[in-house]
Amino acid sequence: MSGVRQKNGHPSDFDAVVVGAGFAGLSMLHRLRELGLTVRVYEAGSGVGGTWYWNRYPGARCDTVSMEYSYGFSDDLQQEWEWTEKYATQPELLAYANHVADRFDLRRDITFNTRVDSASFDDTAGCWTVRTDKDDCVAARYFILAPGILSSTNLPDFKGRDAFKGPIYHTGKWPHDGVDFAGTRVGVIGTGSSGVQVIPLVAEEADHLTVFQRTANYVVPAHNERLDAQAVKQIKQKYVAYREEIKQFPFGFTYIGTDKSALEVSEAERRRLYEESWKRGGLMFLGSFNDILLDADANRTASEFIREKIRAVVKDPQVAELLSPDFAVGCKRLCVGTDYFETFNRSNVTLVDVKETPIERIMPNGIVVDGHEHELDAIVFATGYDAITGPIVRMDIRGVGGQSIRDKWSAGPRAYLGLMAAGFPNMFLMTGPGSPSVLSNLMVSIEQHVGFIRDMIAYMRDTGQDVIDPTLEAEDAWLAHVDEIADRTVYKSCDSWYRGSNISGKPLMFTAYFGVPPYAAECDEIAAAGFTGFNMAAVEENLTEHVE
Ligand code: NA7
Repeated sequence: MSGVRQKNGHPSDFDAVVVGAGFAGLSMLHRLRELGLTVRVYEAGSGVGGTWYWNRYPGARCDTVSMEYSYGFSDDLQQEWEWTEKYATQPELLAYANHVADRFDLRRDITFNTRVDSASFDDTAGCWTVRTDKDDCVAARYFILAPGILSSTNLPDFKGRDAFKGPIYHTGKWPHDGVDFAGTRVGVIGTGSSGVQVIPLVAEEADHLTVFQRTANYVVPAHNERLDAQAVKQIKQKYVAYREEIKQFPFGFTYIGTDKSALEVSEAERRRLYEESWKRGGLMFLGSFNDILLDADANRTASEFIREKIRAVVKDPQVAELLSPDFAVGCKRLCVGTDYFETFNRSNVTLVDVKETPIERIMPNGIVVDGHEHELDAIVFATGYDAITGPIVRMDIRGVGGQSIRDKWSAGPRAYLGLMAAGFPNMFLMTGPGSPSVLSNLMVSIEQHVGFIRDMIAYMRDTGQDVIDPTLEAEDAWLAHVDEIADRTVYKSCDSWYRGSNISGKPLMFTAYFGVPPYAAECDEIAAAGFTGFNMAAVEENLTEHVE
């Protein structure tokens, strides 16, 4: 039975349509079902798992620890599932997604191999019409976007690309049967998180690996290990409380650090603390001091520490210099790796700088840089994504009065709380622009968003409302708030996909809210006050007054 009022004589096919069956879509489906809603999920892949369905390249694993990068909504689930490593591999994460789908009988509401192409809001009926590439056309009161923030692959259109004779792979669209690189010459373009993970493993397998690097990156050691059964047991004994604790850390995962400035301690003490963090490894290196992400001078001490580590590991000083980043650490996504810098000491690995001299063209047998052709049998594009907004704007989404989301976001994405865009009623963005999304443990953010949306829908049902839309004033104020917080950090000091600068023509805008706890507190306050900043109406009422 449907949990949402239908407009008389114009019933929706579903209460909600969800785009994407990754971790966000799966949990949204489950939690809306609990409210009694009918839900249809459309998923482009042939299975669940989102990011972990597509990213099957060698070395793919999560950079948030597995005991924390998992759902907390069911204690039975978190008690029964056994992670094997500190950082879960892609196959294990995919197995987990499949387990969740089976355990909660989610597949019957998911249509696979189907991409949503367009959606439009019917102002009169107060519902969405959603169309897919398989010619489905369904109406739903709520339209929920969970297509993944890193799912729209960026495949730079190098001259001659299509004439390359060998295979070209993108890390985000890896063949399901795997790839055998033995006996071949491989080129990897890109040294972000994906490149950092794939490079050491390809180097071990291929005859020769050539890495084409545009921007050197900071990589901290993962120190991955098998999980200790005793430590797991201890967490499981208090898992519910543990989940609450991690939400209090700035990024929504355990963040061991000091509450001191990097500039207030002696040089010896600073080094001691950095060495400790380095031994622990992982993203929490940035928590070594409380101002690494906030103060350029403090940041320089951390950046220089990592550069020293690079120089100590990499034997050829020229290669070490090329591998040494020159921007503020943390400004781009910090990479967590295993044997990354060590890989460049191998005799079968060549590093090519494509910053000073960009890739000129791709030939049938290789890549040309600075007039020299590097001969290759296969190319791996580890070139990233049109992040956060890419998967949304590639759909033709039209809100009140036929306004398209592409037009609305032509100067940069706008959304109140990163959750809803004014003029697009009943459309929810999971981990959208202006929410903590990429600056957080995504599982924590997903569950927070799912909870908020679920509460909002329940509130609407209880109060007889059919349509909800944020006000433009609330949206404007939120954008200014996100920007003002970003201004206090180092995040705007470099080019990064956080700001959209990796995609040519994309408007530059820092699109993440820094701070999981204050964000959640703000959402709680808004919900407790009856969802301030939003207009709600029964379908008979007119919402168009809120549109520009
Ligand atoms: P990233 O972090 O966007 O990395 C992409 C890499 O590809 C990066 O080194 C880019 O250099 C490089 N790139 C992109 N376009 C080009 C061209 N045209 N020429 C040369 N090099 C290029 O994507 P990832 O997949 O590694 O990681 C995405 C996120 O997934 C990651 O942060 C985790 O959260 C999980 P650039 O730095 O732009 O100069």
